[in-house]
Amino acid sequence: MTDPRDTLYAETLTDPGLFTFNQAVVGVFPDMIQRSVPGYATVIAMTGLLAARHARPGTRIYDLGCSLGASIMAVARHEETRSCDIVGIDNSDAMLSSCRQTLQRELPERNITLMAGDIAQTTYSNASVCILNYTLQFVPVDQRLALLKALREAMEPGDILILSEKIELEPASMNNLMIDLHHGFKRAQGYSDLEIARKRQALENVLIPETRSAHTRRLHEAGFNHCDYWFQCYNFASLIAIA
Ligand code: GEK
Repeated sequence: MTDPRDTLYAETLTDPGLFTFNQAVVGVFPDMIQRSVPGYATVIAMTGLLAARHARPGTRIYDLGCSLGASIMAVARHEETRSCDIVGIDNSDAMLSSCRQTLQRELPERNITLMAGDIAQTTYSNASVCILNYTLQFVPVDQRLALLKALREAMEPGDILILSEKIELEPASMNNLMIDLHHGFKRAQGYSDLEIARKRQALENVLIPETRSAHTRRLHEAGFNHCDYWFQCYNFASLIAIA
């Protein structure tokens, strides 16, 4: 069965307003994220492998901003994660109820906890793997450090955080080139120039990208010992940070 196609920004009659994770977005989300985030499928699959390598028995694997459960499913597929509690958190009720149905259908034997809430206000404990795939970018910038500190405090030395984000490149000329390349990617995925422009407008001040160095600096400040980029495709990158 093919996923319903994202045409949310093809409609020109209404003002798109600010982007929110509502029911309309949930309905087209798998198609939207595949056609909008270069490297998405690779990052999700590798998230599963990284989690399998670092999962400690009896601990929690947190997926923050779990949306429809793509990372959870990539993690749960690996035998090494079987004795861990997988905890998915999202503040969109529409996302979570669809995620719950998918997990009941796809992984009926796995006991996975889904929590509704703001990841910046959640208490974390006993974590060996924390996943932030394309979610930190939606958290207000002034709350990001406290969130990363809370995660680090829930982890033991050697545990990992996976952080995937849209990033801002330096200098501005390189950033503009990457944005252009990203728009070319979206065009090649079938989005029109109008859809690309309207989506960009809707995400303005909602998705706040930061530079590569801002991310690594903050991860060190939060108490992570080492971090490095393991993947980048245009202006979308993924880091691994070791507690
Ligand atoms: C994937 N990780 O498929 N608290 C909880 N959830 C939040 C918050 C917050 N403060 N802010 C945003 N979200 C997924 C994709 S999507 C990325 C993640 C994207 C949630 C929001 O409801 C949405 O489900 C998710 O974070 C971001 O790999 O759409 O670009």
